[in-house]
Parts: sequence; structure tokens; C-alpha cells
Amino acid sequence: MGKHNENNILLMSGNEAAARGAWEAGCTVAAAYPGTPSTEILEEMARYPEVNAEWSINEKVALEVGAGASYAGARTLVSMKHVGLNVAADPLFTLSYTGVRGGLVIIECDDPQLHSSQNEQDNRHYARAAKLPMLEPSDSAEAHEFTKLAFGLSERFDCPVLVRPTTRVSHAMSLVKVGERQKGPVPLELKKDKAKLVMLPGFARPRHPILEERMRELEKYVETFEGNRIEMGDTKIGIITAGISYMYTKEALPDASILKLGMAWPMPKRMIKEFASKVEKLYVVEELDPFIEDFARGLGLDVTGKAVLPICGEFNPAMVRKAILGDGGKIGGGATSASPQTLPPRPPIMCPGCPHRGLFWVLRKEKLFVCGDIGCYTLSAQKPFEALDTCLCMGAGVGQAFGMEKALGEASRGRVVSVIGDSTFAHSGITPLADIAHNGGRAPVIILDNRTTAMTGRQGNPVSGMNARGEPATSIDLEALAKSLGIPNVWVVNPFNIEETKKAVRAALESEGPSVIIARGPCALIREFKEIQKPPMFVDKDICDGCRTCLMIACPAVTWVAEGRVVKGKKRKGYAVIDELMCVGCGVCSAVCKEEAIKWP
Ligand SMILES: Cc1ncc(C[n+]2csc(CCOP(=O)(O)OP(=O)(O)O)c2C)c(N)n1
Repeated sequence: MGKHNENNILLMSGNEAAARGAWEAGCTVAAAYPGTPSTEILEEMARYPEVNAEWSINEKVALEVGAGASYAGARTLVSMKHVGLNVAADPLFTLSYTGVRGGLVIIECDDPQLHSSQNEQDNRHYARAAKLPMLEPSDSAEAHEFTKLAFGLSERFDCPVLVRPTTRVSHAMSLVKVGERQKGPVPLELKKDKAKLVMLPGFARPRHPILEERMRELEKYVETFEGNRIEMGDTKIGIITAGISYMYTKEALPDASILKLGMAWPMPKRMIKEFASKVEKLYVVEELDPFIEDFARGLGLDVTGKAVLPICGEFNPAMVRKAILGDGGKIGGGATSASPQTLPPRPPIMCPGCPHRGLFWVLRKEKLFVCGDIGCYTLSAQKPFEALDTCLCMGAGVGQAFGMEKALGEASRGRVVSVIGDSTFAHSGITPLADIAHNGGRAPVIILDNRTTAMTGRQGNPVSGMNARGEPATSIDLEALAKSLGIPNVWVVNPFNIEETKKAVRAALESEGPSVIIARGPCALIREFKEIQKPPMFVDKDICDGCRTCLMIACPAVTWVAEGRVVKGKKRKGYAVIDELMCVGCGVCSAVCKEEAIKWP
């Protein structure tokens, strides 16, 4: 939120700025499911007392809550990461038919370069496919301005409006001139209108031409939309660009002529043609798909884009400059930014005290095929665990394990399990578990209940029992839920206890009928962990034989000192050490040490 300075100018991230824009627009309801790079938008909304903000169980529900709030007249914000829009796509496409009452704005953050995602899909295609307008901010000021504006557009054109920042816009900080909060113009009321809100074929059919007419109106509007602007410079080169690519282009080629598009869909045909007619050579600089490029080509223009710039990953100014000017070219002496420094790769790892560590030690030892899911536990796919064998999308692991069982029959017995985090289970694991029960599956489902949504920054979820404001809320009783879905075998284990976990996994693999193991232990970064935290452990150098087994649990607190010595009459190359500043005393290293060299003081 930040405090105003005397000019009302604040340094804000794109996500903070978007939330501020929504608040200023009079937004009273906000719903989201966390996901990088979008998470901070809802976190910020939850700090405004005037906004009723929730972490929804998943993105589809977030959008449906948003639809209801909008139908009741509230200005509403729904936010998610790009793949979240796949989950919310079902309500999205038909919301385009019903339209809205109070302004409904959907901020979906794309992630070129997959900084923290399972793919780098380009969501501009959704705007075209669902026939909805989409705004594309380039910095925090535009994230603020466009989000605010989007509420008015939503009410004017009677449709949800999409806003698409990308990771660099969401997370970079720049100056924003903030304003006062307004009141939404639509009265709050329950207003029946079946022809608009009940999308039976008989009502939906006449809505289709209405939305086609709306697109025609939007196509007229976009020609005058202030977020689209031409910045004429040297006319040898003209560049059409948008979003963060505009920033790279300005830095790389400050003197080139630029058409900056603030609305990704629909695009201004007349403006594009006019711009093209004023420059000698026309380029498009856009990350990911040739969305603008194909559109411009469809207008009959000779345009260069993906022929010189990559379709995968992020750009940077040096890349843009080189693509357009070649190695030595110069146009008005623009700065050549250095390429990003090459840093050694530092993949994320499980924290000291992570409850997932003990479970994956067991799964690795049991040599199982582990159908995985998305969360901190996905890190177990990497060395040294290498204990996770699939990761597709949220909720997929449970169904995948069942699919393998169906394909392999008896040959899969006792060899396949699925793992899923508590937040992911609530998001999309309940339905495949019901499917397993209903259709007679057997592959055990292991729910990693660390009492939080750890991967995205410890948000509350319907299992953890904490809401978006950090207040206590209901918590799903996983044992009772599994039983009610028809799972006869349910175990609850402490994943810090390796023996107990191993026994439950073996029992589940041998059991007839479907089974669920709930591995319940708090994330080391949440308050509940303090209740079980123990003093740091130490390695007894006189006992440690330097076997390195403890290194196989990938705990950052455990390292190895290469110092030759003799232990119990045998030559050893070194010994393990525990960093007492990092160790939180979870005991997993001690449990895997056959020599019993790792102890509490
Ligand atoms: C459709 C979709 N929405 C959001 C995300 C971002 N995301 C990845 S994992 C995850 C949840 C992780 O929480 P949990 O399942 O509890 O596992 P933990 O990280 O706590 O181990 C989220 C929100 C995503 N990848 N896909």
C-alpha cells in the first residue's frame, strides 16, 4: 500500500500498482489463487480494509466468485498466473456471453522464460478466443492506470476485461502516481435477468451476436484508445511492440519509430497501417508467439518479427538491438545493454526442516514410480532424490497414477504412487481421488499436508485453516474427506519419522482397494513449526565414518569436510558437519545415519 509522499508518487511493483489501481477504482471484492508472478496482487488487496479479499480454492472458483460479485454490482478483481487461466477457462468463455454488471477485471500474469511455471504459454490467444479485450501494461504506472481503466471498460462494453502483465512488469518497481478511491457506479442489488445470466442454449444463442457486436464496437474504440501511441523517430525502422518488450525496445533503439500497443486485443487496424506507411522497414518486437506479427501480416503488411527474434523465452535490450541492427549496426547511437551476467545455476532446494524430505527419502528407497504434482515437493525430481517421475499440471499426479494402473494392470501393483500437496489437493486433487474410489483404483495417494501453500509464499488454503487476511478459517478434515469419497484405507503419518512413514507406504502398497496416506508435518517456515522445533543437531566426529548418506537428503544445513583421518582404525576421507545456524533439529539426517553419528546436544 505504501504511504503517499507529497506528490502522491510511490515506488511500487507492477503487482502492488495493479492492486492500488483496483482499489482506487472502487473494487470491493477480490478473489485469486496464488501463483508466481501474480501472487502479490491478492496479498496487497487483502491489506485494504474496504476490499473483501479471498484466496479461492482454485482459479475457476475465483472467477466464479468474481462473476457472482460482478452480477451483484460490485467492482471485482480476479487474479492468477497464466496457467490459472486454463483452469478458469470454462467460466471465462461463457462470461463473455453473459457479460457483467459491476466491472470485472481479470489480471493474469504471463511468465516468459518460465521463471516459476510449468510452461510459457502466451495468453493473448485467450483474449482473441474468448472475444474479450485485453490490456498489456509495460511498467508499474501502466499496471496501475490500465487496471483502473479496465473497470470502466468492463462496464461500458459489458464484459470482463483481461489485463496481462508479464513477470518483469509484475515484479519490477517503478514510480506510480496514485490517486483517491472512487465508488463503483453500479448499484449493489440482486437483479434477476435470465436472458443475460442463464446460459441455456435458448438464452445463449441470442447473446452470441451481442458479443460479436461488442467486438466491433471495441475495434472502433481501440483506434482512439490512449494506451496505444505512436512515437515517431527515425523512419528507417518502425517497431510495433507492447508490454515489457516496449521497454527493451526503447532502451535498445531510443531513436527508432515505435507504435506501442497498450491493448493486446483487439488491435487497431487503422493505426497499425498508418504507422507502417510512415516507416521504411517494419518490425514487431514481442515475446513468445507472433501474435501482433500475424495480425499485421493479415493486414497485408510486410513485417519482420520471429525471423530475427526468438519465439521462446524472454528478451533483453541487447538481444533486441542485435536482432534489428545486426552486430555492428547503429541507429541514433542507442545504448547497447550488456547481456545479463551469467551466474552459476542455483536451483531451489528444500529448506532445512522441510517435512517433504523424509517422505521422499522413503519413496526413493522403495524405488517407486512417483506421479508428481506442483509444489515444493516437485524439487524432489532433482538430484540427489530423483524420486519424482511426472509433473504436468496441478492435480494431475493423482489421475496419472490411476491411468498407469489402468494401462499396466497387475504389473503396476505395488509400484506406483502419487504425491500431492495440501493446497494442490484442495485445488484439483479431490475430483481425481473420487474418480479413483469410484472406478476402483489402487495406487496410493500421498497428501503432503504441510499446513500451507509453501511454494508460492505460505498462503492459507482450505486445508491449512487460515484465510487471506491470516485469520483462522475452516480446515478440511482430510481423513474424513477421504473416507467420505470412498477410500477405505487412510493413514496419517509424521513425515519426520522415517520408520513410521515407510511402514505406512508399504502397507498402502499392499492394501486391497484405494488408499490415502496423509503425511502431516508443518512447513519449516510457518509458525506451527516452532512448536516442534528442536535444537540444532551435531555430528560426532569420532563416530562419523564419512559415508555421505546424510548428504543424500539434500539438506542445506548438512555439508562435508574433506579431511583425511582414521575412525575406529579405518582410513576415512572426511566427515559430515551440520551448520547450527541453519539446522532446525528435524532429525531426518540422524534417522538416515546408520552409524548414529548425528545427535541432538
Ligand atoms: C493452475 C496453477 N495455479 C497456480 C500454480 C502455482 N502453484 C504451483 S504449486 C502451488 C501450490 C503449492 O502448494 P502445496 O500443494 O500445498 O505444496 P507445497 O508447496 O506447500 O509443498 C501453486 C499455487 C500453478 N502452477 N498452476
